[in-house]
Amino acid sequence: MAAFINLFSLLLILSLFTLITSQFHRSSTATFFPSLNFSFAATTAPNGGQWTLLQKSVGVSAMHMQLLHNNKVVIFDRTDFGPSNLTLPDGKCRYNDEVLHQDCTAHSLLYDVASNTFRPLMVQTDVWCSSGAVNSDGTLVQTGGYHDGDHKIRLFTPCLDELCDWIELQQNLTVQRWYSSDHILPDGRIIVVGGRRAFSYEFFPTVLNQKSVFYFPFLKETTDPKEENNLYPFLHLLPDGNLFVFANQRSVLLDYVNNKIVKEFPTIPGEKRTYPATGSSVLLPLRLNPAAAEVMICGGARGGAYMKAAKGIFVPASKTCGRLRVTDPDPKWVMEEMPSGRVMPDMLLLPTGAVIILNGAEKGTAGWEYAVDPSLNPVLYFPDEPDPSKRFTVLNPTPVARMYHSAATLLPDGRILVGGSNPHRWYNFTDVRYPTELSLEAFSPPYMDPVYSHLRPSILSVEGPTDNFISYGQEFSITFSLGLYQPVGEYIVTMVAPSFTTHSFAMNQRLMVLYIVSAEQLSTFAYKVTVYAPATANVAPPGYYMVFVVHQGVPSYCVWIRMK
Ligand SMILES: *[C@@H]1O[C@H](CO)[C@@H](O)[C@H](O)[C@H]1NC(C)=O
Ligand SMILES: *[C@@H]1O[C@H](CO)[C@@H](O)[C@H](O)[C@H]1NC(C)=O
Ligand SMILES: *[C@@H]1O[C@H](CO)[C@@H](O)[C@H](O)[C@H]1NC(C)=O
Ligand SMILES: CC(=O)N[C@H]1CO[C@H](CO)[C@@H](O)[C@@H]1O
Repeated sequence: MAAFINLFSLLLILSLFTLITSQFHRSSTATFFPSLNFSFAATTAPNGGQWTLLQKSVGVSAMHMQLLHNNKVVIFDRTDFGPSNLTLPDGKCRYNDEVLHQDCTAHSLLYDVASNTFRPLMVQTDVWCSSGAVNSDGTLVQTGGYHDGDHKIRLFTPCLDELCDWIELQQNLTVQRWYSSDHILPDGRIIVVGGRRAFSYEFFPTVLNQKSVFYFPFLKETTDPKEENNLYPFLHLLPDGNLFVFANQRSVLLDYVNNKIVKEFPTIPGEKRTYPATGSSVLLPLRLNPAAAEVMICGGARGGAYMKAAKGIFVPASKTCGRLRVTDPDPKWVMEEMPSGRVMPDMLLLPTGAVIILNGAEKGTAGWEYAVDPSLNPVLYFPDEPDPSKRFTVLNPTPVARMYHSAATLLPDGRILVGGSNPHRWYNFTDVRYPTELSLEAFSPPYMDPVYSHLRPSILSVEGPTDNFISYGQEFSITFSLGLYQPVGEYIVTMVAPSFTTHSFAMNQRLMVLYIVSAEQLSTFAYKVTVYAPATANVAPPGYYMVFVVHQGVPSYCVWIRMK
C-alpha cells in the first residue's frame, strides 16, 4: 500500500512538472516562429547515422524511384538490358524487347516500406533515363524514355491490393524525351522540360486546342557541342508561380504560361552542374507565404571531364555548392565547399529542414564507367547555421558504392532509401570495377538513433481535413505524443513533397515549414498543435504531402495529407 502511494505521488509531481513546462511552451509557440536552426540535438549525435541492408537483391537496379502515398516505392531501371534478376509473375513476358526475343523478367518493382517486401511490375516499353511526377490524385505520371518508349506517357496508380501495375497511355508526348525533367504545376498539370536534343517543353495533360509544344532556346544555348552538359535540367517551382530552370551553368526564371523568360540569373561559378557533369539541386525549405526562396546546387564536374573520362582520365569532381536567393532583386551565388568533391550526388531535404548529400563519386562524370572513387559518406548540411564552417557534417559510410544510375528517396519515417548503381552496360556482377547493384539500403540519419527515441513525437490524429482534403490557408491540428513525462521542447511542423528521383535529381522535391497558430497540452503525454496549410498552390501544388512533427530535431513518422 505504501509503495503504491509513493508511486502515486511521484506520478503527481511528474505530471505537475510536465504541465508547468508545457505552460511555458504554450505561450512561446503561439507567438514565435522558429528559425530553421536545426543544429541542435541531431548534430551533437554521438554517431554519424546508420546504414542497414534492407534487401540483398530486389533483382532490378534502382535507376528511378518514387514514393507513393500508400508508403510504397515504385522503382524501375531500363528495359533493354537483357534479363534482370527478378522474374515476372504468371508467365508474363514481353516480345518487343530490343535485345531479347522474349523477356520474362521485370524491370520495375513496387517496394513496400512497412513490410520490407517487394513485387515485380511490368513496363511494356523502354523507360531508360526518363522522368516523372506524382499528379494531384497521387498517380505517378512517368514520361519518356528510349527508342520505343521515348514518346510514352505511363501511369502508376497506387492501390490497396497487390494488383495495380503500369498503364501505358495511347496519347504520346509531342516530341521524344530522353533525360528530361518534370515538375507538377499549381494548376495540377505536369511540365516536361527538355531531354536529349529536345529544346522545348510541353504539358500533361494537354489542353484541348492549345499549342502542345513550346520551343525553349535556353536549352539549345546551354548544350556543349561535345558533352551536352545540360540534360536533366534542375527545375524548381517558385512562390511567384514561375519555374526556375538550371542547365549547365546558367539559370533562368521561366513564365511557362506566356512562354517568356522573366529573368536570367548570374552564371554559377566553377564547374558545370547538369548531366553528364552531374551535380544536384534543391529548393531550400520554404516558410508560409514565403517572400524568399533559395536554391542550392552542389557538386558537378569541370568542362572536358566527360571526354577525359572516356579516355580513362578521371578529373576530381566539384567541391563546391552555390546558394542563390532567387527571389532577391539582384541575386548573387554564395559559394561554399563540401568536405570532399562529388559528382552524381543525391540531395534530399530531411523532415528537419537539413539537406543530406549522398551517393556519387569523387572523380569523373556520369556515364558508363566514367567515375571512380565512390563517395561513401553522406554529408549533412544545416542551411540556417550562421557559422559556415559548422554547416557540413560528415556521416558514417556505406559499404556499397552508389555510382551512375543510383537513386535515393526520403521515407515516411525519416530514413533514406538508397538503391541502384549500374555504371556499365548489362547486368554484370563480376568482371567490372563497380558491379551492378541490386541491393536496397536504408540510411538512418543521426536523428533516428535510439538515444533520441524519448524525443521522437508520434502523431496520434489530424483534425481539419474535409473529405481528406486540406484547402489552401486552412487551419488544421495535429495531436502528437511524446514519451510519458517527456517535457516538450522546441518543435516545428514540416510538409514534404515526395520526389521522383533519378540521375541525382529529386524532381518536385519541396519542404514547407508550417506556421504554428497555437499549441496546447492535452494530457501528460499528448500535445495539440494547430498550423496553417500553405496559402497558395504556387507554394504547394495540389497533391499528397508528408507532414512531420519535428521535436528537438527528431522527426515523427509522417502523416499524409492531401492539398486541394
Ligand atoms: C544555431 O545553433 C547553434 C548551435 O547550437 C548556435 O551556436 C547558434 O547560435 C544558433 N543560431 C541561431 C541564429 O539561433
Ligand atoms: C543475378 O542472376 C545471375 C544469373 O542467374 C546470377 O549469376 C547473379 O549472381 C545474380 N545476382 C544477384 C546480385 O542476385
Ligand atoms: C503513339 O505512338 C505509337 C507509336 O509509338 C503509335 O502506335 C500510337 O498510335 C500513337 N498514339 C496516338 C494517339 O497517336
Ligand atoms: C564490361 C563487361 O565485362 N561487359 C560484359 C557484361 O556482360 C555481358 C553479358 O553477359 C557481356 O557481353 C559483356 O562483355
